[in-house]
Amino acid sequence: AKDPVRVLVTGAAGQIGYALVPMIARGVMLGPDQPVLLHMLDIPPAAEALNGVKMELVDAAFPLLKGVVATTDAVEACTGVNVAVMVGGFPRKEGMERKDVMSKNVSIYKSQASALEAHAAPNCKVLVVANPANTNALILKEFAPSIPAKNITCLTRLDHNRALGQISERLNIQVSDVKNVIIWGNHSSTQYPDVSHATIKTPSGQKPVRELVSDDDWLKGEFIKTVQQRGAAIIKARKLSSALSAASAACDHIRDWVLGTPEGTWVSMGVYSDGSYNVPAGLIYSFPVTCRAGEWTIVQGLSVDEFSRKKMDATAEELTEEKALAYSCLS
Ligand code: NAX
Repeated sequence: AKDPVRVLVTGAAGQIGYALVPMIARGVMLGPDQPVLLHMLDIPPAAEALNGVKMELVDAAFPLLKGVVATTDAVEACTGVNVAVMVGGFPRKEGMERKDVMSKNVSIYKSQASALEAHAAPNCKVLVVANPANTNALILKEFAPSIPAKNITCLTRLDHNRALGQISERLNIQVSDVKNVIIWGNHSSTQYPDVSHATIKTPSGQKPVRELVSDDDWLKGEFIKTVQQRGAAIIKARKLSSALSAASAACDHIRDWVLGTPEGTWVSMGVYSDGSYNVPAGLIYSFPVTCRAGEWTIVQGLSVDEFSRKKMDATAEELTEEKALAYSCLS
């Protein structure tokens, strides 16, 4: 039998946490033959709710779940973890300035970076979900200098999956027959969902999305907007933000990173930019990546037309501004 993998979920008493921990305990994230030890962190006001989640995990009698740590102590939570999914953060409340929200999250991610750096297992893989996801991940990277930059990522897989979903709905085809969309940039409304290289499986082989969706206005307009604004649409409908799809996407992100992407398929991940596609180095930016043996690689050599270039640059600019704002909160 395999040794259990320790998985940290911060903000585990929250909405996404509640959807995510049972998925992890069922093997959705790391595979049906991989035992797991769950570490759940939240803050003291949520301690009782967190304990309730722990009780439910016990009650669910998941065969793969070999133990649960539920704590409000970041050091205890981070000790020995192999995978860290950072969902906890300070939400934007009505009337709050962007700088105030940033400042709260910068201080959370700075201190959790230190706890991970000092106590996580070597080669721990980190996924930041909490918003502003890209910039929280960047702060985490800056304050955990001994964790390799390639181990720190943020979630744009939900946006990627939303793009697949929109194409499948539009063409009335199976979502599993659509692949290789790209989310470029920030997990925010400036993200660029790009179908330039996306394909669809047909009886006569892979066909470009651009060929099958003949309405270019839709692809360049409503499609992009729908994916960018989907989070807000879910809040409007549910009166709560997306949780099950976010949890599912977090599992997809880690699973593909650890177990690899299928041959000929790429996915979107927010990763530390090396300057590929003329994206400024030193940002956490969403790129198309393939994964193998636990490592992601940015897909190289894709053509970028003028329309795409502008959108990729605009979202990079926003991230550069966010980075400056985050740094101004540090001083
Ligand atoms: P909730 O408010 O339901 O849960 C957040 C939890 O984090 C709460 O239980 C809170 O007590 C806890 N928390 C706060 N500060 C903490 C700290 N310092 N350490 C540990 N835990 C802490 O929000 P939820 O709907 O679960 O969303 C969580 C985060 O995901 C938000 O920042 C949200 O904006 C972000 N999202 C990111 C997405 C993505 O694709 N990257 C999509 C979904 C979601 O909107």
